[in-house]
Amino acid sequence: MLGYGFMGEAHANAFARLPMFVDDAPAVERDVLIGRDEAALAEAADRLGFARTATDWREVVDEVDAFYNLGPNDVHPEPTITALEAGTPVLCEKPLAPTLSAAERMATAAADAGVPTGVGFNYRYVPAIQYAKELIEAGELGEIRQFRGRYLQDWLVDPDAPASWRTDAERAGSGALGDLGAHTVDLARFLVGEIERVSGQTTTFVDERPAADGTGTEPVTVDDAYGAQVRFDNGAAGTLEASRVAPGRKNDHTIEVEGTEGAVRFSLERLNELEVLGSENRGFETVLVTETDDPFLDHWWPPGHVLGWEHTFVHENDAFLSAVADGTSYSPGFADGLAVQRVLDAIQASDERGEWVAVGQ
Ligand code: 4PW
Repeated sequence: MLGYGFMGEAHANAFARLPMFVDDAPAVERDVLIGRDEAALAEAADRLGFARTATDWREVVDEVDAFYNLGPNDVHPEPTITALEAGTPVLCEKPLAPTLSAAERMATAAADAGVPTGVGFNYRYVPAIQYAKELIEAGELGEIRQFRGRYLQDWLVDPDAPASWRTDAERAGSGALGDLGAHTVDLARFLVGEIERVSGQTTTFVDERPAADGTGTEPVTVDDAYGAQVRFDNGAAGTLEASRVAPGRKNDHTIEVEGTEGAVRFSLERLNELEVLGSENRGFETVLVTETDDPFLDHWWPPGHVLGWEHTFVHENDAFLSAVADGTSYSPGFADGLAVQRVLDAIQASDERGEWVAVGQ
């Protein structure tokens, strides 16, 4: 596993929970943790339960049954492609890459390797999202007409919040668009289908921020927020939005889907609930998705004993590592990551050109 920050902890927690809660979970040996700072790496390996450490990914990506790339976006392509060329399955965090061309190279390497690949779109594994998907596929909403997805956070509202790789276009590719919008685009594809064209805008409100090491300032070269209108292949219309400068919004990923016969609404801040339009069309009913027959809930607690954000990673890792163990394909894989990246790229192009842009195939 390359990286031991926020996402490293989320995945390591999932590895530890798998044998405790998922009956037929694949056995996971936490072998080698990769990073550059030896002291911090040793501390993290000990805390996260890894047997050994490596400061050079080149030395180990061909020695393991699966490689997790949880580094900054600019560290996604090279180690991932090298691992795939060695025949090692890879799970890479989102967005797949900082640029469309890098994402294309990664997807090509994945197709050539023919091994399971995964992209960290963990919100597909929220039970309420799975339940919404079941309703849509069963035709309960009729023909899907509209999708609305927004993802709001507030950690960059303060102009003195420090710069980081996440505010640097060379390293991240984009800001709120790739960091948050990638998840929303993935759910749009998952629930409604492929996006055909977009009209988008990106905005940067704070142009420079204090450098993280306390020496002066650094320019902000990514967007603080984006918005887009989209048209799906199947004729549905949608709007997408994300911001990292939305005061009071900590992690509000809200999804609404409307069809000819019904509608559903979801917010990550209430992730055990799905709002479903009642059959009498007299308002939404809040459905608690906490019964043992709801998706994934049989692994956990008695009905009503709610799940949290970290459980999505357990479900995601169960599915991905089962595919690795069984040699089957996995979705969302790199083809999905590339499809999302094409939409992100089209939104950036639309902002630059001031016009609707077709999403490349
Ligand atoms: O899901 C979110 C992300 O993709 C997380 O809440 C944090 O914000 C980490 O990266 C983004």
